[in-house]
Amino acid sequence: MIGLIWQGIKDLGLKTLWNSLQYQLRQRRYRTETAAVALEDYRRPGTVIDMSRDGRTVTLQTVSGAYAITVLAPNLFRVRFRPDGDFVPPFSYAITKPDAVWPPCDFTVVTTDAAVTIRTQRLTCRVDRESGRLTFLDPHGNVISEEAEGIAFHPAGPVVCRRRIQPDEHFYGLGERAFGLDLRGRRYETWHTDPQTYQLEQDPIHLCIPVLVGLHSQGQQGYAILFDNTFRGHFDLGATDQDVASFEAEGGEMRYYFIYGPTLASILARYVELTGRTPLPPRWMLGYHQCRWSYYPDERVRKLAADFRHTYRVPCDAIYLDIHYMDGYRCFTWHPQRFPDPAGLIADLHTQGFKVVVIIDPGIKADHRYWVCQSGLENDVFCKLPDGRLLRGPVWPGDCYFPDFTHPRVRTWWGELCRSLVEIGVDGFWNDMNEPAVFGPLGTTFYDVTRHDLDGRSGDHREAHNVYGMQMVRATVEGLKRLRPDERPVCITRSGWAGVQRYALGWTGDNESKWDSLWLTMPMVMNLGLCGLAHTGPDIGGFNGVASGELFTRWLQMGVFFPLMRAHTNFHSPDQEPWSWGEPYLSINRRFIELRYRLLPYLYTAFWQCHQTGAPIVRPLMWAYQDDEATHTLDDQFLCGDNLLVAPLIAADADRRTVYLPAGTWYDFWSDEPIVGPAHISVEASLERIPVFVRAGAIIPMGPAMSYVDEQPVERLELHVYPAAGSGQALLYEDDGESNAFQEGEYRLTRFTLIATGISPTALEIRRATESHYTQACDSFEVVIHGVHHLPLEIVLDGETVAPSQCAVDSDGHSVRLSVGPFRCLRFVWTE
Ligand code: MIG
Repeated sequence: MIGLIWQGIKDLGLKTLWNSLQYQLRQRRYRTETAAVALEDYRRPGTVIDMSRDGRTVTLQTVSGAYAITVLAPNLFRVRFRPDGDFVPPFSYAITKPDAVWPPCDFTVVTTDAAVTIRTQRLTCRVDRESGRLTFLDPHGNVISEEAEGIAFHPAGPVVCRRRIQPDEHFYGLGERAFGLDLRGRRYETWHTDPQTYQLEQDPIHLCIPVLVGLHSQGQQGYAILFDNTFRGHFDLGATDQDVASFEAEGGEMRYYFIYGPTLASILARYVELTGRTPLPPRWMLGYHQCRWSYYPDERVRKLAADFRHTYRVPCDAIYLDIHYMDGYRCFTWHPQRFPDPAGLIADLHTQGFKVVVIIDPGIKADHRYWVCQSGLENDVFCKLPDGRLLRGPVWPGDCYFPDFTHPRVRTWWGELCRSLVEIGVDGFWNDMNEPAVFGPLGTTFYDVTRHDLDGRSGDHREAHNVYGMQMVRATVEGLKRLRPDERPVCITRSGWAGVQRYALGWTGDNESKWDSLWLTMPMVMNLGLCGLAHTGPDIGGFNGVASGELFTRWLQMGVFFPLMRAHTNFHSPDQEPWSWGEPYLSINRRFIELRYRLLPYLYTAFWQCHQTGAPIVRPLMWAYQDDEATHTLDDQFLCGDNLLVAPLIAADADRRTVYLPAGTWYDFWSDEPIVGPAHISVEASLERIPVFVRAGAIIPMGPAMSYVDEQPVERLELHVYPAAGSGQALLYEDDGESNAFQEGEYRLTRFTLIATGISPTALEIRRATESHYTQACDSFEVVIHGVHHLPLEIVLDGETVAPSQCAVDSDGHSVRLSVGPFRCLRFVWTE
């Protein structure tokens, strides 16, 4: 305790510590008392007494209110219940697609004495007339999800929906959670919180998303519920009552969207149609990124760049500047001694091929001589208390005012502030502390009574808290789009909400340099992906604490396959750079970062697929093997894109682990050995290896092992072919990697079809078809066929015979390669 206080005084100074104490005392006083809510006092909709249909919406009057059930798509219904029955069009920060924009969707409404049944081709909602409870059924009449006691509401504001848990049901989603993949059996809060360091099973943490995914009936049934209510709430997934899953909020409307799959892919496709798609990031975002709290002064940053480019020759695309670059932690300023010439520094980093990302927090120092504070006061942008005084709370700069990002005018003001950094050359923004966090022990945030505009609807912090961070990154990104319309904006966020994926990518906050924290990254990133936030990654090596060389290397190996690959560490921790532990770690780390770069064509294609369809880049195995129950709780391995299965080492001193391979044939990425699943196998993995398997039938496009930004367009692509019996498909997406020209057709999509007689095939054919046009697309290929040991007897390239001697057997003896131009059909024969 004394140590903590001493650390606090050292880090923050006495004054801020004192302010923080006072703030917390006031926070108690200002906490809104939600009236003692006894379960008996809840009311239920009651019997259905009347039904009417208007366009897409069926309205059901009940004894104590009304339902409005809206059919938006064959597998997407919205359910609202209001005691006052007054259904104004719903306002939602999560949803991007207005009702009127959904294509027409046929449905029937059948009313009997027992029920009102609303039916599309894919989904049925049955409302029991006597109880007023809802059941969702598939077209065959099987229950997908049914209400237990159903919806209830309290006159003081709270709303709840209680649903029956199916016997073999698993639950996923809910945003960033410090738990395993399957969330069943526990209660979770939706109220973003800065835990400073999160431990396993700590809840809530930085980024909650009110999306619950359910899977049951041996994987035959899959659905998702988006609880579209931003108030502080809970999801109780069988903790209080083991057969009941409930979601509740302290206020607001009972409104949820029900999406039927049954596949996870169809759920996500619909979900991103509703809440927005992940934009395609600039390609440098996929490179290796280096961060710490903080690299300063400028000479330290220059040395870091030189270490990457010259001393250690490790590829890297981006360097991050944490809070010490600012002048007294004042946002949009530079420390005059530490960074006297930021534009010059950034220009130099740019010439060396680095991008620069800077941190920006929401708190604006309450300093009336500071231009941002002055401008904020003049423009009336800061959050206020009910008596009209400004909200003041201590963060890094000392006492701060906080912009109300739920006001459109304030968002525009903020977006314009970004100009100062954009003009200096900053490439990306890193928005931290936006839960929002105010200094103090766990959970300190704005007072409940703080007023917010809520886009003209006006309300208090209980309703605005969960969207504050999302509206902050929205302000940042909308500003960047105005300032640099031809570039893809980059914003990294710590907090968010349903729909935040359309503005920002996320990182998984303040983890620890520990093995269980390494493991935890997997279920965390997978569950985030199932909530539509696919572009995420952890602080590689762990944020708090001291990483060993082994821990860092293992984490980095896993990070190769994560959407964001960034090393970061705490102010109090030693450096965590690829060379920080000397050899053998440096060489291994370098090789794995190079592997990341070689995989960029494959990863970039996975990002494009994500942008198109909502399919996350990192996926739980059940994504592709939903009817294999062994995958339903599997959270120490994952799929990366369509064709790679990754099983990281998650313990100290381990050089072997068990890996589950689902049905089909898998090639060991390192040895090309084919293995037939389903099987649990034991895999050797010394520090030089991470177990990776390639799905048979795949083609993995790979490029050179070099940083993207400091090189010319890729001159030659390797196409790694993994034969299987039958035919397989693979994609390759290419564009300039930075502009928005792809939206005007400046891209090339290649579809490969692979047809082979089996593993070690006697004959194999690759067809290549391209769509659209990108002038710099790569037209020179090195085709590498894995798992074959001999030169083919015959090669036919677009109808012409090629001498087999043009091929070479690789030195390892289990792959054969051939260089070709832009072929349409390439055929190999090994025996007659
Ligand atoms: O109070 O900016 O999660 O990544 O290095 C801590 C300093 C504030 C928390 C972030 C972390 C960042 C740190 N920040």
